[in-house]
Amino acid sequence: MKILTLLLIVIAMIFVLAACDNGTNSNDDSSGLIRVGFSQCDLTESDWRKANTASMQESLSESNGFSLTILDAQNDPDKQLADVRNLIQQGFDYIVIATVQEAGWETVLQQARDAEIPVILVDRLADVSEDLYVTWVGANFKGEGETAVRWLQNFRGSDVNAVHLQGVMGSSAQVGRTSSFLEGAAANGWTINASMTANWDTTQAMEIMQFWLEQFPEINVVYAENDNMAYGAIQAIEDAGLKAGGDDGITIISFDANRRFLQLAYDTGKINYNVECNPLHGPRVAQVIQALERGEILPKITYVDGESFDWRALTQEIIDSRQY
Ligand code: GZL
Repeated sequence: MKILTLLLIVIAMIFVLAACDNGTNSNDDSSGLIRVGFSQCDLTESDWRKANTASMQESLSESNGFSLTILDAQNDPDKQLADVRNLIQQGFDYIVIATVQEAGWETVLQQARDAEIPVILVDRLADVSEDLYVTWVGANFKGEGETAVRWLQNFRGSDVNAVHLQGVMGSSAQVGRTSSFLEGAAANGWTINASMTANWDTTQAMEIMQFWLEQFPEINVVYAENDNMAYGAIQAIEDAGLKAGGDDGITIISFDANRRFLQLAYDTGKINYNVECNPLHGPRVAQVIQALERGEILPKITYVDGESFDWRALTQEIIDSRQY
């Protein structure tokens, strides 16, 4: 009887050990590929985001030595935290995150550190201590806003009676672009009749702008924190029988400089000034990971530069040369 009991215990232990070993530890990856888990804030929120995702897919490809898994947080901060915990549990070699919001990351990034998985932040920052991520690759959002403010000062002087379409509240791009506009308005005595988030979205921006045009008939500037929202504002302005852009319409400021919106500005003048925010982070992230694989130490912040476009200086050649 004792032998039978002993035998059953041994068999049970074998099953338990086998179960413990079924973790998808990245080092067990037989393909030899570097396994990267990418938590994208929202796959479809904007032209910019679609270009950003495509750039990551193109660079972190199997032919380049990577196995990329992308999770879509759908601009839900809670879902994104759950997505990143999922990537940690799957034991990826690297986790890349474009945060929906900067807040709320301390615990989950500590879990990634405890699991010894390096975290790379792209595009958006996280409000955590620097030791919780290896590096951040993105744009200087506050600098982008300052560029737009300088142009508006030159174009309109103190004659600014504005409304302000914001991105997803708490996202790095919204935080930076908003702070520069508010500072610029205070310094120049500009009027900002209203600021509201349209969550990067064209339809939401159009609906908000329709309301504002009824409330504030003297609007002469729209400061839209991305192209998709600028486009919604333009539609509302034209539906109201007013003129968007040009020398004598409601001045439209935008960000991202996606090709199709530069084309709109060149063809019609409907976007007066557009500040680029380069979404093509894929090559930089691939370089960062390869450097880390070589054991290199990286700077905490790597800014990607951008240009800006006054509608009067645009040419078809400039537009045709755009990568996104
Ligand atoms: C900018 C990025 C912003 C874009 C929006 O780097 O975070 O998010 O400006 C996008 O179009 O949705």
